[in-house]
Amino acid sequence: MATSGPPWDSQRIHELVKEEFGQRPLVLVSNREPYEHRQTPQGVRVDRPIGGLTGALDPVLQATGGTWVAWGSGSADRETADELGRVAVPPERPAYTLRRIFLTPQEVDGFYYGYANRALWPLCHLLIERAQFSRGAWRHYAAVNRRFAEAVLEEMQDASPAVWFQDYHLALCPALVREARPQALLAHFWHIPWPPPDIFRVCPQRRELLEGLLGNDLIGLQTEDYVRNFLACVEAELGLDADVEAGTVAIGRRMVSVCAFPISIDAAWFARAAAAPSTVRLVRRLRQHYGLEGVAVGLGVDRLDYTKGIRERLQALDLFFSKYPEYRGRFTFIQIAVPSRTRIEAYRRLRGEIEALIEEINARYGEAGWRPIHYLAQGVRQAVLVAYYQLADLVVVSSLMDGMNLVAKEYVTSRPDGQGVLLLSELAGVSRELHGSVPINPFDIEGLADALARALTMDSEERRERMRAMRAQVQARNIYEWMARTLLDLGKVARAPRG
Ligand code: GDG
Repeated sequence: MATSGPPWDSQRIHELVKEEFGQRPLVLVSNREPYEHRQTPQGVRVDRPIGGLTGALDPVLQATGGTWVAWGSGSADRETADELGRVAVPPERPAYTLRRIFLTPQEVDGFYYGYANRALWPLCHLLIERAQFSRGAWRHYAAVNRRFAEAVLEEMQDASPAVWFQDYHLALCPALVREARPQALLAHFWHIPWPPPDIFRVCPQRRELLEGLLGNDLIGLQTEDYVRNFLACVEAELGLDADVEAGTVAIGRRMVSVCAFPISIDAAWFARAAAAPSTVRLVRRLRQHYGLEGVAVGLGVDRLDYTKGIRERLQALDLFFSKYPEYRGRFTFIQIAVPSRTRIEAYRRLRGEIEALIEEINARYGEAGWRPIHYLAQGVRQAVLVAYYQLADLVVVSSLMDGMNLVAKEYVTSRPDGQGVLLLSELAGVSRELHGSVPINPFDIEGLADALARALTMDSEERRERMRAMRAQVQARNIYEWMARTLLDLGKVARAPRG
């Protein structure tokens, strides 16, 4: 089976899994769970956490069935699962099993906030001055990885499933599973950038992390650049020979493949939502609500994270309204910023700075009946997000560094009318794919301000042409195609003679 042909969808994935893996079930492993049960005054509620990873993978597992192993983070997660932490999801139409792992507050502090998000997250985004490596946090990270590995081994039972780990929270898991089950079929997708060796060297636990990941048969990264970085780190730190051309590392008789699999979105869902009459009505209501008749609209949608360049974007807006005063009263920017990792001081500080900056800009330029920036400090439902995308004449993705960035792909897919301009940071992985965007560098504030002006004056034919190219790219290389690439490669491993 090849990745060409009509656009990939859940049905084709279903067939691929049957063809490639036969009776072999799929086990997905991630820190974040796709469904969280929460205690509320009205009773138990099910939430789907907002964020790139779970939203992208839930439709995939719904298509294939199997098991998803994840941290049970919700306040009602225990009581809604069986004694082993298992619950069938989605609740309204069960398609697969969610196996929850329950962590103590100390474990969450050390593993999640401490090591994953205070050390690995900034390290991989090249922000080493923000990285904090504490041995205590590392010990929790290692212990929780062991807990995950034990749960995976339990879920594997006597079958030989294909196990697919997600992201930087679980770097040690693959080697632990490999140790117990040498013949296991293991893949890992790393959603964030991989740093070059000079940066990676800062990390005291760098060898353990690499050895953990090399327990996999297949390691997926977002771009070719990150693949090269990863292989260079393996050579520099472990002295192993990497074949950069082939993207392989030999460990004794075992071969590990390292490939670029740029992640994507459920493009058909966004296209359908964009065309729904309810979305058209919602766009009209939003325009009225914000008083946007005759006003051009810019939009930013982010998890409130220091890597997303929200502050730089606001500084550029400030400069834009001063350098191009003709847009005062004629252009409004809406920033949706979903609070994230709020137990980390840097995130709380960032929120304060962003809110202060928005207030300043609004006070400096605002006029009766017009506010330069509207700010939503909370998430909206995905169907509502599509309406915001449609409302937007331009979207700014100004990440200082970003593994991929799904907002860019969601925006172009939500504009079937071919209108809208995407201003896209050259430092986001997605910029390697979306060539119709207007490239920006978030470190060049004036350049970003000028790009805003350029986007607002771009003629509609050029806008349409750029959007057409980007939409075609995302439709063809959608989330199912991303999954197909990984599974096809893993299928090859499964068929190859094993050392
Ligand atoms: C990592 C990598 C990589 C945001 N606000 C709302 C909302 N969102 C959704 C967007 C989008 C997702 O959150 C954010 O996507 P990113 O790609 O920016 O993801 P990160 O959370 O940084 O995650 C990133 C990603 O993994 C996948 O591999 O692209 O580079 O850092 O889907 O739509 N969704 C809803 N309401 C909101 O207000 N419903």
